[in-house]
Amino acid sequence: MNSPVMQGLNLETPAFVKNARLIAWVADMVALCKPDQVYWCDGSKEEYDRLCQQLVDKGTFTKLNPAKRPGSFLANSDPSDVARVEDRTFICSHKKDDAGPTNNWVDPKEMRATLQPLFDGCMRGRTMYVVPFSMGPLGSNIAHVGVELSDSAYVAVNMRLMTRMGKAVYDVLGVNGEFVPCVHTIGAPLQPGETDQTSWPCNKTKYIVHYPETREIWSFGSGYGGNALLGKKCFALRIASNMGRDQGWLAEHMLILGVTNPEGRKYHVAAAFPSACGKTNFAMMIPPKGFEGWKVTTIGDDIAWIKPNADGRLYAINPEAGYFGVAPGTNYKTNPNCMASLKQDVIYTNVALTDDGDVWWEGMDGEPPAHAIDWQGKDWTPQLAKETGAKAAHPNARFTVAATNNPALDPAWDDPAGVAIDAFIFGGRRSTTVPLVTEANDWVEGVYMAATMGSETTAAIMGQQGVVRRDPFAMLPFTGYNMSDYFQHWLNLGKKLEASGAKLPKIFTTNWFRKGEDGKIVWPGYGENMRVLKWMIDRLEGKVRGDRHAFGISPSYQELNWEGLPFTKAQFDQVIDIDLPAWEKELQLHHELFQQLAHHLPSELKETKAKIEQRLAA
Ligand code: SAT
Ligand code: MN
Repeated sequence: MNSPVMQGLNLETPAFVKNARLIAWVADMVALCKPDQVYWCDGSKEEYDRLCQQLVDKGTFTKLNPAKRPGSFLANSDPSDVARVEDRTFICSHKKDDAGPTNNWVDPKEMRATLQPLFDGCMRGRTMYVVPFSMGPLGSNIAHVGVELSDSAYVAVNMRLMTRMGKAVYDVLGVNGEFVPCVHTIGAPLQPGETDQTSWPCNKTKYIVHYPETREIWSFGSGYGGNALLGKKCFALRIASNMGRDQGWLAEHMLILGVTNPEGRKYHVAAAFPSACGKTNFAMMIPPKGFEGWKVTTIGDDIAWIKPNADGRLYAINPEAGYFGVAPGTNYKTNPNCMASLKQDVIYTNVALTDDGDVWWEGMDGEPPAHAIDWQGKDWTPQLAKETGAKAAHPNARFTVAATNNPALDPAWDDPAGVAIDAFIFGGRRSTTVPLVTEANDWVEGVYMAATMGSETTAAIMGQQGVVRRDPFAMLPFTGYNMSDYFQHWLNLGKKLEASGAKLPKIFTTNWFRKGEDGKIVWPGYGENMRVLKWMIDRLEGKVRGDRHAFGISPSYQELNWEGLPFTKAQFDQVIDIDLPAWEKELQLHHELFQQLAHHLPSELKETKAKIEQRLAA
């Protein structure tokens, strides 16, 4: 096809690329970033193997022992590049108001001026990978296409596991199909003759930038996870939340699961928990003893795109095609399906390497290895860990694996139509105050509970851990526009569905993390969360009444199935009870949140708060 020659670089576009805007944009970005080469990914297995081998040759990947983890690799990142950087993440809408008080905002003109010199020549000495991907089943009317330009082969191979990536996307795009342009650089250009001194080049300066009006993503300086795999948080949440607001749908930080009861009736649940709070575990749950005949199947583990259908119901797809999950703490007890998924064809990042060429992380089953190489390439032994607290794996160490590795994958996971949602769950990580499970009285009160949710921070974000912050809908770092407008969008959608005569999904909140006086988490969690999930299904089927309280409805002790779990009424009270003084403080925090979000805050939410305060006082 057309082959403009630029600065001696042959920009031959492969014949299978026909999209005029894409071809022109790549040419522009080549002129800006000045890579040595451009490589158009086709998404084939041959290509994946070749790029992985290149990463091995460069020292970025260590090939794991094929007898232990066939087809798998380990990458260790730079110690400074291990998690999302929220303080370097920007929503650059024309008006500051449209980004709202929860986002970092910079005027788009100013940001473009800042980024221009950073991106100018940023890929010198490197290859620009053109990575076409579909978020959602190819051709689904809920799906959207993106193209990521990246100078990281690590990104290209991760994108093949995480998205539907490759040639077929160009067919969907055709000559004039739309795509979200995503530019990513590690920000480490090489001078002529210079070679990398590290296996994870990156830049101390980082920018994760979104232009919501023009639907663009520009990422500079990091090679890690959500900073670099731009289909994930950047596109599927921050940009897509904007698309959803404009087009009447939802882009949410939610797992999607199917749950089938022994009678064969199947329900679909979408659940929002903040990063590293157990979405993957919940989505792959195996029902415990006492739940014979129940089955949980995974549609997605992190992100849901949800659209109202003509039948008045909300249909959800998982825009992703793989899991980028937290390794530490994952074992055959907490998540057996996940462990089975991780046996082969996995990219591990920042876990430890054992002497027999396998991986290890804190919380894996069995005895720790007598010796390992930790995520920073240093010797690690259990003794050293005891003495210095050294971690073998970084607490935010991750695995990247295709969804098709998951033995609990739902047959409809790739269905372009999506699955109809019966219930939403919102769950924070809270040591105190918030009960194990509560059903909201109605949609508006459910939106209130989701909007005011708090959670203790985890290693998934750079910064202090364990501090409670308000994390509305588990979307604080991901809503790409004004948070109050986002609340309004949820309220509007509920109203619209209700007006059409539809039965709205029920809304629940959960908290698996309440601690006792000994500082230990009281609820056993993981597979035992099935007990709570079943109660929700019983509520959907009208089988249990629950106990009504100031916030909604929670189960009585007798309403949960305790078969196979010794859990006393006294323990149950510890996780379900409502501590009035604690709730007075909590409502003060809701008040502070509402003050922060006062501009555009829906009046329904203020009214709901007043209602709850009255009920609490009664
Ligand atoms: O780094 S990611 O954004 O991909 C993971 C997470 O924080 O949930
Ligand atoms: Mn997430």
